[in-house]
Amino acid sequence: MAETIVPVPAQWAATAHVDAAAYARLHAQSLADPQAFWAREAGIIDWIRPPSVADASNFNADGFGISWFADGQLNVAANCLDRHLATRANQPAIIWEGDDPGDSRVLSYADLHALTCRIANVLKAQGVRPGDRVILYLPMIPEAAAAMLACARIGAIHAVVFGGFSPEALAGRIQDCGAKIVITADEGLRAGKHVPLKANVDQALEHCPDVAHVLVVRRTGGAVAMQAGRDLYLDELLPRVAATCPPEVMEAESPLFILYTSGSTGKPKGVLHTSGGYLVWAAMTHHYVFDHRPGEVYWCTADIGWVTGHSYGVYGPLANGATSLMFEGVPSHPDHGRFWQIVEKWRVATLYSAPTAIRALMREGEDWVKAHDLSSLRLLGSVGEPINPEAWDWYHRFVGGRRCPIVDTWWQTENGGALITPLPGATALKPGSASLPMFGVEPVLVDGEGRILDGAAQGNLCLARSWPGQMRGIWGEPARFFDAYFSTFPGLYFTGDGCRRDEDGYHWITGRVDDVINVSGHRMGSAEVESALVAHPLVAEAAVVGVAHDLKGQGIYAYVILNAGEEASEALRRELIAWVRREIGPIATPDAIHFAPGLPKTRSGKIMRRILRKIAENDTASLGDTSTLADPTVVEALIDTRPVPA
Ligand code: 6R9
Repeated sequence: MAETIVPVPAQWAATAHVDAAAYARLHAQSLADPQAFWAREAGIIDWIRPPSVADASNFNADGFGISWFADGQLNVAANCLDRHLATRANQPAIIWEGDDPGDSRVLSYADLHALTCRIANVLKAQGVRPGDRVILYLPMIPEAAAAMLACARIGAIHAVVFGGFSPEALAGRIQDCGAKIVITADEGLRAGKHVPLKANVDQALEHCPDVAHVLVVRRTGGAVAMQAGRDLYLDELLPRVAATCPPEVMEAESPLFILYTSGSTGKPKGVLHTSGGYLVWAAMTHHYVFDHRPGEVYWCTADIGWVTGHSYGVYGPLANGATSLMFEGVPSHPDHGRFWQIVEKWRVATLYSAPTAIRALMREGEDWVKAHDLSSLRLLGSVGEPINPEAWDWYHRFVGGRRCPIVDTWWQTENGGALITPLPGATALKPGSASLPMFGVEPVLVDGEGRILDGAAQGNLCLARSWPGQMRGIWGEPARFFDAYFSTFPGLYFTGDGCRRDEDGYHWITGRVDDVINVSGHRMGSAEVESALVAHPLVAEAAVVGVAHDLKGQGIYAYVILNAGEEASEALRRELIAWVRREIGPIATPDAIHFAPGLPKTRSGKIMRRILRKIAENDTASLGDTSTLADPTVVEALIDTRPVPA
């Protein structure tokens, strides 16, 4: 089949920050002379003390460590706010569109600066000091961005927990990072439904005796329990503190935030990002990848609970003086035209979303799109999982009117920002390919034995050198950082993704090669879902795999072995699904529960997930070699007990 190639539109090549020749030159320079390249690019942000060094990282066991711009000093919040006040104090920094289409707020840079300073002063008054951890468990409201920036302003480390996570998941994260303060809202609002955020915090805090204070943003005004001495409404405190707060002078390598993400084994990892390198990476990639022009309305649809919301909803765009649109609701409320109504209403120029959302909207038909004036759009983006060519084509044709390039940005929580991505004025697009590396990025493909593959090839995607936005460690577990990412293929950062590189050097991500499941662009560790299932009193053992899912990309398929004497039933199936939702959150909802008589294990007791994936996908003709199983008859028994798809 002939491959589709969408050339760079002439207008883009002529006007973008970077064209094809500049991309080639800059990428080559970034690898050949990184010190000079980064000395220049680091100037995209304001430094209190400019760094004299750039990369001082080492991926090897001997001398291992990641470090960028080490002797630089800065304040991240001052970069996102104060430095814009002279030129764009009255320009919108955040356009907030509420869940209800009648509800919106516009915060100028001056407004956001004042709100941030006030929250920072409240935090200080509560005893928060540089290096302390602050948990944010908030809906998509401007206070969420301001709370992140307030932490950055005073040198505290924020750990945002997605509002869809359960009290149990929240408690685990609070305990892991040792936070003493939580900022939440009374309730969230999604598709008209109230999300009991404060009540969830109350439940979580039963297991977190060290939390001294809960600051509550009044979002819905719903009645919530307030524990005297511990819980305070933020709106009652803000007027009592000053609207200015001097930014703390921070070292480039001071921690900025922790964000928990699923790994292939064990509990979620607290991915740690620091200040200087992260901000340079977020700002630089936002500038080039989105060809950003200050003042343009730029909309990243990701929730701030995910890394995309951090880097491309808050830090990157605000560092660059953008107008960042923040949407509280969901694409289907009040109807399937909501995204397009928002684009029309605010004259959005750049829309950065995810394949799962695009597929869901595509299913509703293009009439919803056609009903709105989308002529303000000039660029589209995609992130979170590989975008299938059908969804790409629909997005390009109906949303982008065939004139808007699509930047399919590949990256991870660990990476801080886009690593493999087209640049709209430089890169001819191949639908489904994240294309070429960003400046300073050196992807390599290796086979199972770690041999580097040249030319067109398929293998494990690794990165051969550090980049400024790389994570610096796993909170509280220093040894796990090296083990998780640098021990599989010595000298390389291993992404956990598989990838094919074609004859043009374009990268095609094939998905995770580990036990991480990508549900709607969000990572779920099979181990996490398994431990939630085995925590149920009737469950003896569980094994969870990802299966192809039309909308979510991957769905969760759970094999469950009940305790001896327990009977499988429809009621129990429902109960287990509800149980996992309660233990982790709705994103972990199993799509199928397979009551299994046993699991395919090797003689050493290792579960053969390859076989479980095949059976889950009903692809039993090609199970491969089953001779190493301790009990090969289990395979037939599993095929016989497959649940009938709902
Ligand atoms: C930013 C983000 C990371 C995993 C990553 C990969 C998948 C993300 C992708 C993509 C293909 C893209 N992924 N973007 N796969 N094309 N454009 O999503 O971070 O939540 O940590 O997920 O998502 O498998 O390893 P995170």
